[in-house]
Amino acid sequence: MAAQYKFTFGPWNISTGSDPFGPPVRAEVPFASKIAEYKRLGFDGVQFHDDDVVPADLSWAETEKGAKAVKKVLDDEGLFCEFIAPRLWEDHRTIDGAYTSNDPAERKYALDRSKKAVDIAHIMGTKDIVLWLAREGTYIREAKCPVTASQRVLDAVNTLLDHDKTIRILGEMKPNEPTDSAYFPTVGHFLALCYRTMDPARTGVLIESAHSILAGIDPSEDMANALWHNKLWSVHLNDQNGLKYDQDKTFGSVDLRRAFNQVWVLERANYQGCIGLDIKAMRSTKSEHQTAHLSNSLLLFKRLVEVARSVDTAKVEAFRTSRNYEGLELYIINRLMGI
Ligand code: XUL
Ligand code: MN
Repeated sequence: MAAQYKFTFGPWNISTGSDPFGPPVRAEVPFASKIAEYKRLGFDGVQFHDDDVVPADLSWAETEKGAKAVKKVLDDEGLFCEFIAPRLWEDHRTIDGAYTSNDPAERKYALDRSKKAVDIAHIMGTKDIVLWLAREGTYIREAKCPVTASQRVLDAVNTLLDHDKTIRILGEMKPNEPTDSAYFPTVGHFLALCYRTMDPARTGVLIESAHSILAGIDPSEDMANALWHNKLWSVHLNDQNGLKYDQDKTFGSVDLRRAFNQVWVLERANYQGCIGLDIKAMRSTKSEHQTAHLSNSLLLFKRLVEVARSVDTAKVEAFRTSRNYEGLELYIINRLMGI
């Protein structure tokens, strides 16, 4: 079952539980122990920020040595690296944005660091670079010129595409948090940017369920549209309880029907990318249960695949032909309830 899917998550998904209002509640798990968990939990690959591989701002010689060592750890575990994402939101030089900072020296730092992330990706054996544009936005409209900012994001993507002609750039869009107002807030905004880059064939998207929900869009709608563009290259499946902070809850834990819609769309469009998760354990989680949100999400995804595959397509066609969508709705919900 579901043999064609490859499952991934990032090491930050095993976390200490600290939040803006309180300190860690679980001990930090050493990197090597996290990596050792992947296969046991049923995962095939690892998503990385650049500084999950090696600390940022080391010399290139030290970076290369460190990245090669991490690649060997992955090889020894039989894991692959899905992507590298430059973490452009923690450094003091990215306080006012990275590619869209008003300060040219800070924009240069962001570009140099991103190019280095591409070089790290090369060592890690992946061609995919994920850009979550965390601080490319503002808290007040007048702080930056939003039109100039759009151009700066395009220029940054082109710089990376030019830096290495083999990589792909995947935009991971989110409308808010940490900024109040993000540039390129939705998947659709980034898809439009893809076609203005120097190489549209190497630009696409990673869609996170919670980010689409925060933008008021059903994630399956975003996914279906990106699939039509042939630009859905990865996903961050999770769930979200309304328009709050980005919750990154267990996939399917809030709205099972909404989760099923995503699986249905991916299944029926023969999606070829990885099934990535981006999920946080509840802060109240004890250390002995600190990977349950990952294994539970995987289990729920696989069960929903089973449900999607159990749907009788002839019945669906008959409901469509007779325009009996109430009947189709009950049929799908009954499948979800095992009836
Ligand atoms: C933030 C988010 C990030 C990216 C990786 O909301 O989803 O974790 O997935 O940089
Ligand atoms: Mn994410």
